[in-house]
Amino acid sequence: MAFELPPLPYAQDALEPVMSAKTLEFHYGKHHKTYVDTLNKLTDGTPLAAKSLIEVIRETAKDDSKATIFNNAAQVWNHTFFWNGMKPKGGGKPTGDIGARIDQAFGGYDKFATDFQTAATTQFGSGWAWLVLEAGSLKITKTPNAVDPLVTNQTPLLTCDVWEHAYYLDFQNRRPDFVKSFLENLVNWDFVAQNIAKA
Ligand code: MN3
Repeated sequence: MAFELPPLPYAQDALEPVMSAKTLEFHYGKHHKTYVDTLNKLTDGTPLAAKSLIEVIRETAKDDSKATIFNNAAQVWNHTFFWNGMKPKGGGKPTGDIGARIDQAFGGYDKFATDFQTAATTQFGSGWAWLVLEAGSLKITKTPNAVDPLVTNQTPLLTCDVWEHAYYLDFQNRRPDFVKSFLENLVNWDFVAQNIAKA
């Protein structure tokens, strides 16, 4: 099939206790896989099947008749990006160039963390919180459902999935605690630095 489920960049239990193996079993093995399978079904035999995932996202984003394809394609991309933005024993205040960029953009890591948590917890219903690069500046943003910054001329650097399926098994209704633990224990700042370098 045209679109594939990329392997997780770590073992399914590697992010415990913040993100349990059970959560990844369902979130990666069921939710993410279903987005891939559905995207393949929807694009099979159409010109979209020959395009890259990002091309599919950008081509379908503003076409209401292709909303289902957009939603599944964007969710495939968003989840792969989310997995890569985490690592075991990650998180906390970054050092080096990325640490300096965070200080410069937000006036310190603590303000960055507060702003990111606010974006993540005020996204009503399902969606995503993001750190992005826009016109050379770091910004925090949030998007509903499957929408991602690829369609708004921003370069995504990091994301946190705030759909309930991302945290309900481990944190139940406590989304603020999930986001706080994501920032303190899981963020892969090397991935953020790589995304800035590629931008
Ligand atoms: Mn999800």
